[in-house]
Amino acid sequence: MNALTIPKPEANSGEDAFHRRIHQNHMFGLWEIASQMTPHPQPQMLPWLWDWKTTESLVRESGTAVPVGEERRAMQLFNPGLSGAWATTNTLIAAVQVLLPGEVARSHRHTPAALRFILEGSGAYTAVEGERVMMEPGDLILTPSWTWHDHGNETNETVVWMDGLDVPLVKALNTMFFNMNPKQQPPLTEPINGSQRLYGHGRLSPTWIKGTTLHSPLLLYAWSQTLEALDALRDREASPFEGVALEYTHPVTGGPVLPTIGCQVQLIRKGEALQARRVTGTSIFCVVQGTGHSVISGKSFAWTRGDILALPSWALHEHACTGPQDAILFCMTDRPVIKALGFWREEAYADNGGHQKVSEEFQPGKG
Ligand code: GTQ
Ligand code: FE2
Repeated sequence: MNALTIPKPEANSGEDAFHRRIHQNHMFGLWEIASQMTPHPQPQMLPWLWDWKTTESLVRESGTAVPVGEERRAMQLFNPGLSGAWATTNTLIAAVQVLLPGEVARSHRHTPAALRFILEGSGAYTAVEGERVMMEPGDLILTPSWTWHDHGNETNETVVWMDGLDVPLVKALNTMFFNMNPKQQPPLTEPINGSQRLYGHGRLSPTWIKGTTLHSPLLLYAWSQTLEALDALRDREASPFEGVALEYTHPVTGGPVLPTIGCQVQLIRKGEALQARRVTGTSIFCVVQGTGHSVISGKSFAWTRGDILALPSWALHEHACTGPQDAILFCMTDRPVIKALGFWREEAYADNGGHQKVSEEFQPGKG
C-alpha cells in the first residue's frame, strides 16, 4: 500500500456496504461512536429547581386528588433532561410525599435505599423493620435497602417530607427487587426510636452489638442535634465551597449513611457567597431555611425554603445566602458510589475571583 491508496473520508460515512454489514451484524466501528468518550462528563440531566410555592399547592391538592392506596402519595421529581425516566439525577430520585391525618402507607420493601427529610408536621412515623421512627421537621430518617417499611400519621396534621432514593442507579445495575408485605403494618418488635437510643450519642456506640451494617444502624438523625452542631460551628472558618457543611455519618464506620447515598447539611451565613467548583457525581439540595441562590453553569437559581434543586455531575456551581437570615441546605448525593469506584474529582474555579458570570436566570417551571 502506498500513500495514494489512503481511504477517502467517504469510506467512513456509514453508508457503504461494509458499514451496512457491520450494523446488520450488531456491530459499530469505534470510529463511529468515539465522540462518546467525552473529555469530561456531559450529563443529559439539566440543573433544575422545583419551587416550594408550586410544590406546596400540589401537596394541598394531592390530599383530595389521590388516595393513599397500594402506592404511596409521593410526587416524583422527573428531570426534564432525562426523557421521561424515573430520575431526578442520573442516579437519584427525589419525591415529595404527603400523608394525611389517620392515613397509613402500607408495608413493603425494595432494593433501592431510601431516606426521608421531613418538611412539615410532627409526630407521624416511618416503621422500619419493626421499629417506629418518629418524625419532626428537619429530621433525616433512613430506610436502608431491603428493609420493610410503612408510614403512619396518627396526628391531626398533614405531614410532608422529601423522599430520596437511588432508583436510577439500581435500575442501571438491573438489581431492582420489590415486595408488598402481606400485612399492612407488621408487628412492632423494637422500642420507638430504638436505633437512636442505641446509636444516637455521637461517638458512643454499644459494645455488645458485634459487627455492623453497610448502612448506618442509626435510622434517625434528629434536627435538634443537627442544628446544635451547625450552631456550634457557625462562627468558625469552614469550607470556601460548602460553608459550614457537615456530613451525616455511620456511627460505627464514620462512612456515609447509606452505601449509595451520602447526606450533608450546610449552613451558609447571612451575606456569604461561597466559591465555585465542580465535582463528579450528582446532588439534590433541599432548602431548610433562608433565601439565596445557586449559580450552576452560569445560570442563577434563586431559592427559598422548601425548594429542591438538582445538580449535575461536573457542573460548575456556587451557593450564596442573600436573605436576612443564615441559609441551611440539606443535600443528598451519590458521592459514596463515585468515591468507592475511584471516580471522585473536584476542581475549584479559579477565574473571576472564584465566581461565575451569571448569564441567565432560571424561571421556575420553565427552565
Ligand atoms: O415511601 O417507601 O417516593 O417506596 C418512592 C418509593 C417513596 C416510600 C417514594 C417508595 C417510597
Ligand atoms: Fe418504599
